[in-house]
Amino acid sequence: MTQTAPTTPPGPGSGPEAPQTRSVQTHCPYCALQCAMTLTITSRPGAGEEHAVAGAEFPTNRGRLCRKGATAAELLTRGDRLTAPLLRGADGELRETDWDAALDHVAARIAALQAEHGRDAVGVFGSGGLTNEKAYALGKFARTVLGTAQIDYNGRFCMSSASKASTLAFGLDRGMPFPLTDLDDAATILLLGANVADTMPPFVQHLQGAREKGGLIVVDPRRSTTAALTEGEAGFHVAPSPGGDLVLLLAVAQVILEEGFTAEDYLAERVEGLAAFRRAAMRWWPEQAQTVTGVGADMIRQLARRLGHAAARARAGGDPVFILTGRGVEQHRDGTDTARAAISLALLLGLPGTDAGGYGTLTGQGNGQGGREMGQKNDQLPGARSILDPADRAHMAEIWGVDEAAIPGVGRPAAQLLHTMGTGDGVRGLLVHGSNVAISAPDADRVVENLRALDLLVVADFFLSETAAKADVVLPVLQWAEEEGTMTSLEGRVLRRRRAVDPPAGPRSELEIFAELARRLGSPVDVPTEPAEVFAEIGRATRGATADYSGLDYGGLDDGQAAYWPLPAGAEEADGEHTTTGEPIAGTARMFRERFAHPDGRARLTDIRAGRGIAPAGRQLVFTTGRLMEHYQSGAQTRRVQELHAAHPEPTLQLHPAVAAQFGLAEGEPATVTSDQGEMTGLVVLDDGLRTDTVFAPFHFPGAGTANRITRGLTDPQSKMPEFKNTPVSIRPAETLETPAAETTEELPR
Ligand SMILES: Nc1nc2c(c(=O)[nH]1)N[C@H]1C(S)=C(S)[C@@H](COP(=O)(O)OP(=O)(O)OC[C@H]3O[C@@H](n4cnc5c(=O)[nH]c(N)nc54)[C@H](O)[C@@H]3O)O[C@H]1N2
Ligand SMILES: Nc1nc2c(c(=O)[nH]1)N[C@H]1C(S)=C(S)[C@@H](COP(=O)(O)OP(=O)(O)OC[C@H]3O[C@@H](n4cnc5c(=O)[nH]c(N)nc54)[C@H](O)[C@@H]3O)O[C@H]1N2
Ligand code: SF4
Ligand SMILES: [Mo]
Repeated sequence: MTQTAPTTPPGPGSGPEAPQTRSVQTHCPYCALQCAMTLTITSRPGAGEEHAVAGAEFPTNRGRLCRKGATAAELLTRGDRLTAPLLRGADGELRETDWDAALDHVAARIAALQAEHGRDAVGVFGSGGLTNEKAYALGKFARTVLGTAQIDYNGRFCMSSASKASTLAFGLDRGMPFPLTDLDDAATILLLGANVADTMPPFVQHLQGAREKGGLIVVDPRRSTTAALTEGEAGFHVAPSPGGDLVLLLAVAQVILEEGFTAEDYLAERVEGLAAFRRAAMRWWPEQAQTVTGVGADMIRQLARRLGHAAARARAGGDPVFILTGRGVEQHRDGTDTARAAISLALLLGLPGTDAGGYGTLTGQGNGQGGREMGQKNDQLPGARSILDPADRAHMAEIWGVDEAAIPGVGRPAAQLLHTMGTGDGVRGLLVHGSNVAISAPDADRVVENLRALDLLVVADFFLSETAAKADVVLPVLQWAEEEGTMTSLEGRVLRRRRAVDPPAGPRSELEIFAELARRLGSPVDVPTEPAEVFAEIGRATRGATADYSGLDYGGLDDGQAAYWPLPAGAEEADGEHTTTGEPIAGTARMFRERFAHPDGRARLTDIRAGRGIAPAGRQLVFTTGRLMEHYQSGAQTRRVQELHAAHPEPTLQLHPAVAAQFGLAEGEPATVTSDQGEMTGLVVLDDGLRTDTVFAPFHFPGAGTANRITRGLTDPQSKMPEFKNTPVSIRPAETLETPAAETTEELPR
């Protein structure tokens, strides 16, 4: 570990009481922007350590951090950190135990369940928050040691529709197939369903160029913080009703086709399927789309012409045009088709794989990109290999030292895994690593009921999350700054996570947990516990695959070179390009320059059929969900940070003042929304930037404020992504905000 540099070395004059300070360069524990930070550790003899973070110079964040990143160090020393394994006793109480007792119990219960009900009786739920090494090891553990097909992860909730759409259209899935800084010079950026000003605040710096040219176009049913960035002359905001995006995009495509804005040469040379997509677009002329989306036909034409003219200038050597999607358009039953329509628009305009611009999806979790290609998807092996492809299976069987026939097939996708567990032929046991499904999965009441019905629930976490609180065994694990590993950011860049502080006594690394369980289960499979060793195995496993990490050097990552996958072994030389902070770029920063990843090198357009949507009946509203700047995901971490909790302590419901008046609701008062699935209560926040048919709730809160008690189990048939952002509800005033006291952070020891 060479990164720990003492900045105030003990020297003459520094007595035994002088504080020691050292700092480590690392990356934020939260989102996919992976902002660079300096973690400074000050130790005072007898007084323990203090930790502070500051933003560091890096292409994605340029020295800035958001409020979550800036307060991340607080979690390293919280009093309610789990430090010993917990085991549920016969009286139903969770009690501290030692590691041997906990692991013996888990192994014995797994063995018994699999002996009685078969290998698939035990499932695994992973996370895009895990390092590449942990995600890889989790997938390997599930497929070899447990021999279960039942593994999926929270990335299914996150970007799976865009991932599927990219794979279908381009032949592979890398969220942004270009460096983020390429956005800086854009003439026009069409941002669909992404609220980066709250979800990745330092990202806004990369929108500045387009704003100065009047070219930021934000599509969101709310005037989100990001939509507000279009005000003045900076661009414009388009506000369809939730779920209207597919029709909107097809109508925009029709105008582009009809008015001759398409990139004819590019389409002829690089794209298949134009005739089929033309059929899709021709079904939706702007006047028709207006009735479904609530966006005026004039606005649709204006949007199409803006894109068409800007793209024509970009193709002639002018500033580029980008189309980007976020969860707002992806978390729908037609999310894959919607992302596909966004990609299709980019292809019509001749953007992907050229200097004229491109399409990207903004991956969300810290390792949302790496997590999806390390083999924790129900249908994938490492390197984004297919679990059904004989050659891919044979390659992994050799790496893992197992018989190819022993590698299981496709398991249930995340929502189905959770909605069937503990019932019928669902899994009887579940191991959870890095997700708080009791809050973040759709139809949360059913998920909680099923968690309770399991014969064995094992949760690895550093805090007693709402999911961990329901476990039979809780395993305390290491946090970001206590462990080594790698993360792959939203732009496909592979980064080092550095061990900066010593963990408290008690928690263990997840790699060790997998190895210990494998040993107890009598598995002959080698389960390495050193991240560098796992990374080397990832190289061998992904060699020749789509997401090829084989040329990446663990020690060299982040030390003066920016590495993007794919980087096949033998191609390590930097290609002469540099990042904005001057690092030479190795691997493939800009993809599809010569060819797309389909065997014939061409991208694919296709026919896409849009439904007419389900207009809310009578006094119903459309319920959509998303994020607040201060809270991260299920809130398990950020609700424990004092400053963040204070900034937004309670669940809220945002709605238009006219809607509040109609339903007798008042600002700051509690209201309850009800869907076919359940109820949620939050405090009313009036916002005239919302459509009058829409109510918005953040999903970060427990108890009665859990937004996912409302969402349904419906999923996209192609990606199996749940529909988090389009549920018909009714609304009424409530008596109180009944958040069960035991589940709020205020009640937790500090
Ligand atoms: N503060 C914070 N930052 C985060 C996270 C967090 O939890 N908190 N999570 C990280 C992760 S994992 C992710 S995936 C990203 C997500 O980042 P985003 O995609 O930016 O997040 P969301 O808030 O879920 O959704 C974005 C916007 O979609 C809008 N929207 C809702 N329904 C629709 C619709 O039908 N159509 C359209 N066009 N828009 C719609 C919402 O109003 C919202 O403003 O953020 C990452 N960063
Ligand atoms: N209604 C609605 N629901 C949504 C969404 C939405 O927009 N609307 N968004 C969806 C999206 S995009 C996402 S990504 C999911 C995210 O939702 P979750 O999967 O619940 O994600 P987190 O809250 O980040 O949960 C991570 C948990 O793992 C722990 N943890 C963090 N790092 C590690 C680690 O390295 N190892 C282990 N063992 N534990 C760790 C944290 O303490 C926390 O308890 O929510 C989805 N749910
Ligand atoms: S934007 Fe994301 S990576 Fe950057 S500081 Fe905030 S949470 Fe961390
Ligand atoms: Mo996500």
